[in-house]
Amino acid sequence: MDAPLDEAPARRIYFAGSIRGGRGDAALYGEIIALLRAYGEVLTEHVASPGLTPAGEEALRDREIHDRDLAWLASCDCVIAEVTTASLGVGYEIACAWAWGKPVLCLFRPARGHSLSAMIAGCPGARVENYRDAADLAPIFAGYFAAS
Ligand code: 6K6
Repeated sequence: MDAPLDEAPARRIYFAGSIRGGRGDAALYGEIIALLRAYGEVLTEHVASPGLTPAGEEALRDREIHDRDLAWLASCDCVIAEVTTASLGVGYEIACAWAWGKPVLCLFRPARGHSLSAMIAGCPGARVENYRDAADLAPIFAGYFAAS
């Protein structure tokens, strides 16, 4: 049966988080994805998988990962990126998303001696929200998605 006409399709959310850049925040990525599910379909839930290690076995070749992830990115409505653990892949995804006109929300945990790259902090297409831990994120997401 067709969906009722007044039912909007679920928002497609691309979550970006470090993989080969380091997996120290993988558990936090899982908490973020759990919160994001209230706002739409998260296309990249695997980014939080504990089985996804920087050196781990991966069934797909790098080119296949790149092309699959960029296809998801091209199809998404918004990007939510956790940028505390520096990652070339996450930076690349943010740059592509901005070039394609996708809204980007970056989540960053400031720490002494650890500043966010100027290329992300200064990117006109990326909104950056500083936070301390997952408990801070519910109001950040509520405000962000209410305005989008
Ligand atoms: C797994 C084990 C070894 O290598 C892998 C790579 N597997 C990936 N699977 C899915 N997405 C990936 C993978 N590698 C990078 N990405 C994408 O880039 C994700 O969407 C992440 O947001 C981002 C992480 O980039 P790096 O540079 O930290 O790996």
